[in-house]
Amino acid sequence: MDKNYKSGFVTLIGRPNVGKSTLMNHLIGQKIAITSDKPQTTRNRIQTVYTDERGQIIFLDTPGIHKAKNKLGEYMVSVAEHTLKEVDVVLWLVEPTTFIGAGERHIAEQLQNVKTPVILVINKTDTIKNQEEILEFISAYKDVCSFAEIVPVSALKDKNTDLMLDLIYKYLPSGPQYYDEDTVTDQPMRQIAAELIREKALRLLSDEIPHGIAVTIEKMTERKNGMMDIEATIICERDSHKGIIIGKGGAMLKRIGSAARREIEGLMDTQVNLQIWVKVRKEWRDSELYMKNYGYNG
Ligand code: GDP
Ligand code: K
Ligand code: MG
Repeated sequence: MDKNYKSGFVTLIGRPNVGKSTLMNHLIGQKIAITSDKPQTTRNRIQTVYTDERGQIIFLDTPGIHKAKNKLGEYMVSVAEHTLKEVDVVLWLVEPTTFIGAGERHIAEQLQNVKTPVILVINKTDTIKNQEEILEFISAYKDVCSFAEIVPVSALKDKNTDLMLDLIYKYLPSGPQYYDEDTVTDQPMRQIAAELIREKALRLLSDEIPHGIAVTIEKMTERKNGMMDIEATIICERDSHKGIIIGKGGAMLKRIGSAARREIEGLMDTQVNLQIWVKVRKEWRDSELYMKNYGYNG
């Protein structure tokens, strides 16, 4: 084995909306994790793989660590906390601010219990007018947690992410190439398709619905000419939500469907025939059985 070749597992943690999915997508140059301006967009643990001449970094995009409010919340928290101990490096993404809220303090507490090196990544530095302010953010965070490294970046503008990669490699052990270099994710295409549909729904629907929806893929088959047939279901909590998701004369569902289809076609590099249904399952977020059904069973 080449002793100079490094590889390992890195988890991205941070409160909802700090830019975890954006950072990961930019690093691998392809859209895998979905992003939106609504919190808790990312529900499942997603592996993305970054490979260069130095080695291979396997990123785990965890749901934000927060206090659980229901069964889905509990599941998300347990995935995140378990991951912290398994990985070689923890990347903690934060907003550029000196205000350290209860959410951040909660994360700092969790990090104190693990021996894994923690790199603090201060994101969204493109939004700061006076770059000297970053020093103040750094010292505010140093007061609540001890870090192996601290690096300011902009995930959106791809600023300083090279330095962040250098710092990650510094803490990775020498190891094998786990995945071949073309691999960017081990997520099944079905799950990516479901997440993309959910993303479009989150973007296009009004604020009252999104947290109550899940998407399942019933069918995904390839025709002889390469075209994919996909059948999906959006599950929501209320009859009134179903009406909104479908829209007047099916207009909203059509918008969600065509936006999702275009993106799935881009990813799969083939034509896609996408059909989406909408079903109501009351209180699915509080039902363990339904959660298992919809794939949130770890
Ligand atoms: P996550 O919940 O942590 O995965 O956050 P997302 O990646 O979904 O990002 C949440 C929002 O923040 C989106 O609207 C992003 O476009 C935005 N965002 C992420 N990174 C940056 C950044 O570096 N600069 C700015 N200005 N916005 C960002
Ligand atoms: K988000
Ligand atoms: Mg995310």
